[in-house]
Amino acid sequence: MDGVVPFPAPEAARYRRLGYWEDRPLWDAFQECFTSFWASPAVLSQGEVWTFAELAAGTERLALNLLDLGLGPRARVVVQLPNCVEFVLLYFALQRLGAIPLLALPGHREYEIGHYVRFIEAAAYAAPPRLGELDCLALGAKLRADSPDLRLVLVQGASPGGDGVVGIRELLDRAPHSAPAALRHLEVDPSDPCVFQLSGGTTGIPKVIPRTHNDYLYNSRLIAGVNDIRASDRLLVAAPIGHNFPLASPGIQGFFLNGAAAVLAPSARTEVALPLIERHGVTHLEVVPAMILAWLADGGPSRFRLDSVRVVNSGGQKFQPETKRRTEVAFPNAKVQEVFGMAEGLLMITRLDDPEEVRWETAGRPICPDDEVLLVDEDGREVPDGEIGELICRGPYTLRGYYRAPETNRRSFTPDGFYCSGDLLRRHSSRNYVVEGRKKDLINRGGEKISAEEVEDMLLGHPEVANVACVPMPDPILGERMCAFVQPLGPKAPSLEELTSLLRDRGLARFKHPERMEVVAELPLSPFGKVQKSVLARRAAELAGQPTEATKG
Ligand code: OOB
Repeated sequence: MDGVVPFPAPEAARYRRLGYWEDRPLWDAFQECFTSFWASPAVLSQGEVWTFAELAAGTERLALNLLDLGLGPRARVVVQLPNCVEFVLLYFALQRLGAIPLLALPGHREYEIGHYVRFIEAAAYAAPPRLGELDCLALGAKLRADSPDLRLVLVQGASPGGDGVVGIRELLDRAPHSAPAALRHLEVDPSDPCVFQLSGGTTGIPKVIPRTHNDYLYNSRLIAGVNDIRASDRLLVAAPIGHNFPLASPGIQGFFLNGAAAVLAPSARTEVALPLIERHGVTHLEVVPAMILAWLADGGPSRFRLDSVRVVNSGGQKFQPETKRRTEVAFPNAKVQEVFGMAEGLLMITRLDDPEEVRWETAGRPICPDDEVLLVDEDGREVPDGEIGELICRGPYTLRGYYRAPETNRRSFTPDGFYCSGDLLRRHSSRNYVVEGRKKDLINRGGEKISAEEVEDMLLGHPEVANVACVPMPDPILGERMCAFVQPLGPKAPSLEELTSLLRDRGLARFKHPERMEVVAELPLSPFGKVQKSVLARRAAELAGQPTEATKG
């Protein structure tokens, strides 16, 4: 497909021969699993229980109605739904059609959504009526007016009325014109993307990651295999459901493939998520460390029964050994497994039967014997064992290039196809890996990645800003928050509020707004004239927790 870098033919042949790739659309595998587990619960959400049979019927009805509305193989849809059953139905209905959802986060705003709609030439945008202060219906109308390809706005719940706007619940009830046989005639190439994920992004707006039917099914099957999933199990989905971790690693895909159910939490807040664990006897969690830290800080574990939980998968950000230990005290029957994952592909994980030292100290090891993982120095040479190097990787479910991004691809991939992650790791004596830092220019705010460059570029648009550098500042719960060092153009420096209101006006997601600002006469520069972010990051670490100039009074 145009804009997608294919896996080279010899590797593709090998992945097929080894049975990693099943050469069938993702939907085909889920249809099989919906049929096998027919009467069992699949999704529990907001008081509703959907069995696999009901998911199968709902998905078919929705797919036929979307076909009537003109969506089919390779149609692109920007999906910005919160954790709700409509997400699950729409995701699988789009799979059934061979259409390609781009999974945006509920925290994204007009800037990001507008960009993605145009970039992938989306035919539809799916969202709830509102997300916080964002009026998604108004945004949908604006996007339809501005983007020639965008025909349809799909809304969570009932139809609110309006041109080109239709409620997903209404499409579940509406009798379709197309006969079910129409779906069988659609041709879906398993080498095509089944989904567009978003990268953590280090340069500008996050890049689009094409995950193919072949690689994404394999991804979920394989990691589900090391998660001790039984058909009676229940996964709590508290992080945004479209993210690769709760969607596919193993996420709802991995749980469904094993006949197990997903409990959808509308929010990760203690008072929302922990009662769901108690009420539904949740057995598995997939969390970012910030969620666990917030639950512990709120004293949640002493107020709710959490003994049904057997596995706590933590990923997205480094999880400190001491917090892993506290988590196992709070969840008395659970083991913590750390997942080092990325929307680009590679998944590393500690195993439930690993010795405690390995589970505490490391981020695990790859899940596939054909995951090629190297740690390299600045010149691309492998570092001696035990030393820190940049993780580069290649394998049956790791992308070969971002979508429509030839320039980024030249920088982010080696000529022989290794993805350069920008993460700095060390190999542990147990052959597992320890995360030591990163060289990429991003802030990891509670697992949500912020490209410093994307925010700096926007802040440079402020008339009083001569130069700006955004760096991570340590935070006890979120791990990191963003601090902006600003060099003003004249005698008057802008305030943090002025900067964030500029970002809000431009429609940038709120989680990407800097939370502290420091005014400096000059940014520290290297002999080459490059801003020395490491110097600023050290300064931000010293400042963390101290009042800012503005609040010192
Ligand atoms: C997951 O995916 P992304 O794409 O949001 O972020 C990937 C990046 C990695 O390159 C690394 O910098 C960081 O997130 N990361 C971790 C980590 N897991 C991810 N850093 C330290 N320790 C960890 N355990 O975050 C993701 C995707 C699938 C499963 C789990 C996480």
